[in-house]
Amino acid sequence: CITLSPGLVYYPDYLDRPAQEHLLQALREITRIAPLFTPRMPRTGKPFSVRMTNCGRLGWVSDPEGYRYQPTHPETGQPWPAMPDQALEAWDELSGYPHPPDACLINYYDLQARMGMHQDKDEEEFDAPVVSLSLGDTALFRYGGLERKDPTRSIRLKSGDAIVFGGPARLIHHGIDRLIPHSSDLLSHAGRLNLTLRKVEKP
Ligand code: MD3
Ligand code: FE
Repeated sequence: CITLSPGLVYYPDYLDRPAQEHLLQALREITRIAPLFTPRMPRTGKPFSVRMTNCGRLGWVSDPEGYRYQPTHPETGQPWPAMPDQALEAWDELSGYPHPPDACLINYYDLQARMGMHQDKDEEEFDAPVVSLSLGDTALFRYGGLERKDPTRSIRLKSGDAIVFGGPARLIHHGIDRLIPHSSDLLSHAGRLNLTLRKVEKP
């Protein structure tokens, strides 16, 4: 693994191809039970270009009421499906945190989708890191510092890569500039899936 800055650790090719295919199959079953939804910005209701779903006890949602974690899907009203074993294993191996994650947010990007620079601050437990797993087309991932004005760097997150944000990196600004078309043949179509594993509540 490669430490990019204090608390920010990158694991290129963390999942081999069979592991990526196995995780993708688990995600197909999850999206059958908990379909991708289009989150909307608080107040304005402007749709995100990224579509989302979740697995685990809690899921992140956004609508005109605000951002929050909740135990049910915003459209079906059903509980989120369980987290795949592979995701839990990645958390155990990479997080260094002694409790299981509460939430796994699954983001789906098509070639047009972007995620603007933001901080992840909707959790109560900032002592736990966030663990990210990428599948499908490569993304240009940008990260900065604790202040919005801090300088930024960008790296390519490709299918099978893992990245962990803990300690002093837990509250840095970050976003996805765009995908690189035709960069992976894992999915049967263009696009990228990203899983973020989180401990939301204080243990
Ligand atoms: C840095 N997702 O879901 S993953 C998000 O690729 C999010 O879908 C992006 O930002 C994606 O909030 C980036 C890498 C990532 C995830 C969580 C972080 C970076 C992070 C939390 C804190 C700091
Ligand atoms: Fe984020």
